[in-house]
Amino acid sequence: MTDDVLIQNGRIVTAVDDYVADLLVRDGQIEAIARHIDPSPTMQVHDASGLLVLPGGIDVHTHMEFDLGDAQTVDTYETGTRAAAFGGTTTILDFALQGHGQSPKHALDQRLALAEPQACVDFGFHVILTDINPGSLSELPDLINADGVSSFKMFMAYPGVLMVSDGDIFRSMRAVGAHGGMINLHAENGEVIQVLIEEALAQGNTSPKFHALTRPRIMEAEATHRAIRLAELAEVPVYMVHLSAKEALDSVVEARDRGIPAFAETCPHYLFLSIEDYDRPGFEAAKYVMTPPLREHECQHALWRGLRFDDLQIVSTDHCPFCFNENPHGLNKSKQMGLGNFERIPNGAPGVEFRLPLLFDGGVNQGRLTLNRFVQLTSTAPAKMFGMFPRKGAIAVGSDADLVLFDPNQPQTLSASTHHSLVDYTLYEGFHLLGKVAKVFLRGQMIVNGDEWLGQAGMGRYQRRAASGRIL
Ligand code: DUC
Ligand code: ZN
Ligand code: ZN
Repeated sequence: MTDDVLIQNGRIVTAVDDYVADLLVRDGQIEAIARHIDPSPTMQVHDASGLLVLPGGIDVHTHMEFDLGDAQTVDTYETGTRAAAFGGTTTILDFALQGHGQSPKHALDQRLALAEPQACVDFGFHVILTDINPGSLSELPDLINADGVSSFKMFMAYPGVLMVSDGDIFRSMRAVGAHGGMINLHAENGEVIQVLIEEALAQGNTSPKFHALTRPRIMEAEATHRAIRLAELAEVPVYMVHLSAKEALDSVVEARDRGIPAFAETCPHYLFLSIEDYDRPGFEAAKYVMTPPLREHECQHALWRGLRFDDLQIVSTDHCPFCFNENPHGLNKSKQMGLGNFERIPNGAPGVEFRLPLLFDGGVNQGRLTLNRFVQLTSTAPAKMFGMFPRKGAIAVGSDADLVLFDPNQPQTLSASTHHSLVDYTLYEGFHLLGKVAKVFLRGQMIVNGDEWLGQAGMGRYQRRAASGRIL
């Protein structure tokens, strides 16, 4: 039993509401919202005058302790979720990777055992399916209904490593769709990209920029179109992860216009950075090697427009923190592995801490998004899309008291020297933003107060989720 928490005079902003009120939290849930609630001596009282009160951010795409064989991401479940909390994210969905010959359930159990004692915010998993056979398919209904994993990622890229065939995608879509599950696709034409990579390397084109040049936008568009058509035939919803290219977005729009339940997320790096970042001197450009790669400015404009008009439903980070330099935290597999061969640069970039402030400043302050839409994209739609609403993603009586007090007038400068991730760089070094997280509550417990950490490893709870993709 914890003390009641009273948050006074905050401007409560949800995906649809915007009003000033007092909010009472009891036993981790929102107990009451009213114009005025009398404080009592046993209550912990917070003055939120001048602050926004937002539902805790939900980042549905992170990779903590992700082992790609060659390289591992540097954030543990503890450090990565703490960084998330400092950025106003109170729930993450991470990944459990099914190895070849491994059962998906086993992959989930292993990840759960790793994450549970460490997580500082609430968490769940998508299972990455790599080995589709009658045995693994037969486990999926129980994973969805008993374990609460209602979303599964599959790769159309990385042949010989993670890529699966169209037939296996189709089989999996039908198997999970029938039980309330959804397939999330990494959509790029892996075989064609492999041809381009081999050609580039044979010509001596080894620098990081060729990572982008060998992964063309239309090969993302082609795979996106193919994935949506497979889902259409299987009659199930489908979710495109880390969408970056204008042409891929066009495919999603075309399908949605026909009434197909096709959904997509994009990530801050595609909104704020561009292919020009690969022209940075020396090996600096390796920091920006993620998949899909950064695109031209016209894609940024299309993505912002897509966020505004609900062609894109979610902003996630794809936080995938590989160090730039060797060994700052005992890991000796960093971006430096790709010196002399861009294909060996681990694909991924960090960002879990900066999603809310970036989107607030670049979206709301710049007049591209309304405040309500900002909340929709960062919290409510993720909760609805992945079976956590209304426990999460809402400020309503009975919802978890995952709350962010956000100061819209507080400036900040992003830097790896002050961020909380273990990774040794940020893509947003020196970005000046207006708007900063002031306090964060996880189920009513204050875990962040300014720069102070008040949470504990292990306090994050595993989220058993309901059906995914059943939203309009
Ligand atoms: N896809 C991801 O979602 N994250 C990292 C690398 C990748 O290819
Ligand atoms: Zn991916
Ligand atoms: Zn990812």
